[in-house]
Amino acid sequence: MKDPITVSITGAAGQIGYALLFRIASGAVFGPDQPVNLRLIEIEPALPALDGVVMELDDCAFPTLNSITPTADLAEGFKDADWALLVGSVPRKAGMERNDLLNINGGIFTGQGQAIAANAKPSCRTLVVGNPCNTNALIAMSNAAGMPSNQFFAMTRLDENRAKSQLAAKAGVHHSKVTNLCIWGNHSATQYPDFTNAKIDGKPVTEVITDREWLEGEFISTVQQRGAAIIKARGASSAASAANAAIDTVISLINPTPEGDWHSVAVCSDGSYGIEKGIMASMPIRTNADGTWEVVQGVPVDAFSQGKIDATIAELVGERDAVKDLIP
Ligand code: NAX
Repeated sequence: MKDPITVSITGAAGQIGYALLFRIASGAVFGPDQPVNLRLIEIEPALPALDGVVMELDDCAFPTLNSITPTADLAEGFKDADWALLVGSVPRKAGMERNDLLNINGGIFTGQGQAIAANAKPSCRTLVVGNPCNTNALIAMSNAAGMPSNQFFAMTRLDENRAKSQLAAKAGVHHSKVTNLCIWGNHSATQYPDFTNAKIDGKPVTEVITDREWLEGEFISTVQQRGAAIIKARGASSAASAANAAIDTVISLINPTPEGDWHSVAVCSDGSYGIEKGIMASMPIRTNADGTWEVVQGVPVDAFSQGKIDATIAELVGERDAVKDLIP
């Protein structure tokens, strides 16, 4: 067995947490020979519920689970973290404007960014799932003094997986045949699932699915509205698929990307594709054999795609401006 790694998870007593913790503890993410310390962070009122989750983790007797630390204290929660998965946030309630939401969550992610910088390992990587995840990640990153910006990510993998599943269903193939699917921009209803560069069994999607009207219309809106459709059907927001996407993101960031493919995750823009520098935008990413990642360059952006990318980036710039007081 290797030395344990430490994974800190906020919102650990929530519904995504419930679908996430057991898979991490079981070795499904970091491998069957990699022990894991779980540091589970919750707000005080949720600590009793978190105790129940801890009891269940104990009762699984996972060989790879080395220790569990439930806490409401950020310093204790992020101590020596190798990974910080920021899942907890305050959901949008009726009557709440998007800017209110940004500011309430901004307060949370300011403190968490500072606590990560002060307590986690310098190499700690942070993935933000809690919405609005791109801008929450921007706030955490901006307040984590001394931590490199390339160690902060926001999750758009659920959108990628949803898009792949829609394309596969339309083409009548298994979803594993769909590659090179990039989500551009924000994890919101403006996100752009880029079908123009996606492939099915190595062929351009546009050659396999010739119904361009469906691709430009129903396909995009189905992916954009999938979260709302799940809430309507289930009476609760997506949880297992969101946890699965967080796991896919971590796995994709710690393992080399298959040759010629890419995966979607929001990273701090370096200006690639004309995307404003410094905002957290989803784009095509490759993970290298040495564990570093890079933005895939040279992905063609046609006029249709450019219009969609411009719209989602404009939204992110607006979000950034709305929280500028929280960005030192
Ligand atoms: P739940 O409401 O079930 O759980 C959230 C948990 O976070 C609660 O237990 C709460 O006590 C805790 N929490 C709140 N503030 C906290 C803080 N300051 N520190 C630590 N814990 C805190 O929500 P759940 O369904 O688990 O969703 C969690 C977040 O994921 C939400 O913001 C949700 O919008 C977001 N999602 C993001 C997705 C993505 O693709 N990026 C998709 C799924 C999901 O909607």
